[in-house]
Amino acid sequence: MSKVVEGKISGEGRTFGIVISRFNEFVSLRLLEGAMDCLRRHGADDDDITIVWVPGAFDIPAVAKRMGDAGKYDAVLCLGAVIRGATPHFDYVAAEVAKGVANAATQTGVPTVFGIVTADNLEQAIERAGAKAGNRGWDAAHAAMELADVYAKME
Ligand code: INI
Repeated sequence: MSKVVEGKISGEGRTFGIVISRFNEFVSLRLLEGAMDCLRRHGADDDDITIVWVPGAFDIPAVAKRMGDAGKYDAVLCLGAVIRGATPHFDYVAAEVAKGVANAATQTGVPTVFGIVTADNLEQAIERAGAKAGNRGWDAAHAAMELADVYAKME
């Protein structure tokens, strides 16, 4: 018989850290609303959620690492929006935040999920922050709960 490990989607009794960037705040705030909605609907308690604001997406990984290292959270959610401009700046910020969040996950051993919209323009970003292409914040919360349960079962 094979042994299968898979996570329940539940926030009950779990603690969550959220790192969110202020840059493109119009989009970030909608990602936060989506994440909070998903966590609450799945039984998470607001008292068990800590939200840390940082200036921009580039600054997220270092704070996500600190939150993971603190040992207080069952999962850490990273939320933000990187939108392409006229220069290559977007590529540097987007690449660093993607790599940095993945590194935080592996270095801390705490599920650290990527809820950062990377888009070519504001319209694309809004579509992914609660309009016609869903809400990446909601998706990140869903993944965070699933991974928190997988990690707990693997202990
Ligand atoms: N930060 C973002 O979150 N999104 C962006 O689109 C962005 N762009 O394009 O510049 C951005 N830049 C700021 C960066 O994340 C840092 O806050 C800054 O470099 C200080 O470390």
